[in-house]
Amino acid sequence: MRMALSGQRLRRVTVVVAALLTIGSASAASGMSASAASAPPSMANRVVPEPAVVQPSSAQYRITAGTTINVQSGSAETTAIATGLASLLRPSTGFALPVVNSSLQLHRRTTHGITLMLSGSSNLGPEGYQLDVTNSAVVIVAAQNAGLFYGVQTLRQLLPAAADARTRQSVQWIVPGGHISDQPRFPYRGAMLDVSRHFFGVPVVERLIDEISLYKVNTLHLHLSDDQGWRIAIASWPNLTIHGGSTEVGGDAGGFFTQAQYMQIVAYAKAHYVTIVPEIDGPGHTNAALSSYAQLNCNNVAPPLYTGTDVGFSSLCVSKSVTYQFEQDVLTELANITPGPYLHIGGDEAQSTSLADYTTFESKELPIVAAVGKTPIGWHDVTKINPPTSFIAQFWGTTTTDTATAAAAARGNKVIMSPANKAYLDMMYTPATKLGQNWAAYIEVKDAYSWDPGNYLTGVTGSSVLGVEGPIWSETLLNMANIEFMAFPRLPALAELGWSPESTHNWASFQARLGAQGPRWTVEGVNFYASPQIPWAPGTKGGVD
Ligand code: NGO
Repeated sequence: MRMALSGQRLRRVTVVVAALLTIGSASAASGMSASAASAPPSMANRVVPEPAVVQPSSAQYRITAGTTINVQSGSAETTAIATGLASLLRPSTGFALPVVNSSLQLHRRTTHGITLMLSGSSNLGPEGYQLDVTNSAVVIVAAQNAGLFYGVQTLRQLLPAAADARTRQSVQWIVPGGHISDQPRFPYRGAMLDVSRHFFGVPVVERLIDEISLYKVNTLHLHLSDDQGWRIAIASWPNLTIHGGSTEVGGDAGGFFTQAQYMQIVAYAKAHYVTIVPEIDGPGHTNAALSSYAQLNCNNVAPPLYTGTDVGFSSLCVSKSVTYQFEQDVLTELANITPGPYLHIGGDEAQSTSLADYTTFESKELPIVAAVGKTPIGWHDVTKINPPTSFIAQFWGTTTTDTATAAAAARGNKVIMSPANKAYLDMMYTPATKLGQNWAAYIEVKDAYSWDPGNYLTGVTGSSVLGVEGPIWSETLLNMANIEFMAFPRLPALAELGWSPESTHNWASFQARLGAQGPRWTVEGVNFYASPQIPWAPGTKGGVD
């Protein structure tokens, strides 16, 4: 691994030196002394997550009033990606940036303007892309549209941060030249939002999707039910939201998504190449459901709604058949409005359920998920019942050994890595952080970055690891500003662990590239934690705790 790292560094240094030499001669040729020219922007040290291969050149592409965004004729999805880029850049540049659905010859399209092209080549993988920037053109090539979308996210980060402004800026819109070839290390790169402890509506979720997709995060897990609130309307059990969604932690009015609103989120996510993973937790973390329907309780008495933050006190009644009718109805309705492949069934902290009952419950629950045509994900607690290998375990422990999860991986189960002391975005950064909790750890940016999801948990390595997820639990988080403060900049750190090859992992490089995101978040109004560990680029204004 060390050898690969130094090889990679050596190659980059060589490329940079070559680029500098070329710049020197170009400046001399234009009559400008090399020392008078200010350092041109480089493709290196700008992009998070770090692309697999970056080869800067001395070229520069300048977006001007004459720039067009070209797509292959016939692909509506590619046109939508190009239109998204044009809509983003029009307000700040003031340029028309027409999207040209072009049937021009290949060489015409690729030598002028910005071109998005699907190629037949599959060696880029389903999410990979290549980006080439010359003096006359930017060309993004991918096998699939997801790859074109990710190439566009890289292009956005190569542009000045002012590109994301909503008003016209007087800036030279220069894209530094070179070649990038990129594809992800892991297929699952996720964030989770807990909408149960505090409810957040559609605009918050959509803004979060905007923010995470810039870092090539492709999954948003929504924690839709817990003791404090049930947040998705279920037509066959309406009291779940009417009663169970009516409050939240602290006692304020809660809220819930109608199925139409949920489908709106799913569609918005899809347009950003993000898959929604809905979670219905059980048999514990179910007080909101138990409070809504007395028959789900073994004693037929509905408990009051709960607005505190304790865990582990509630359990569905495992011995009643109505419990499984309930699960069947809920998961069927949810599967019908969820095009993604996964349903998350929770399964954590069932401290009020005996092991025998827990085993019974999960053994009946998992086939329901399969019957509605979905792949089950659950917290790693479920591995203690020896689930079938189709089950995906989400590890949230604070140790680097977990016997049951390792045994599941040995049997063939896949694992999503969310170790609470590295990946929990509700943990405080330092003892001085006002928001968040500290039961698992204080997690500064370096802690969030400095671990290898593919080689962290004993016995859970390589192809057992599906990916990484950063959960945003919301016991202490009241609004978008709070969510952003905890997620940024740690979520981009986790996104890099999920996307970039392990050989590129380098704290110093990450510090510089993360520092370059500061002006962008400032322009976008993202309320982020300006960690003292990071050399923030000029133009950065940190957020508030
Ligand atoms: C735990 C618990 C959640 C809390 C979270 C807070 C899991 C999987 N169950 O993580 O209910 O909200 O910690 O950090």
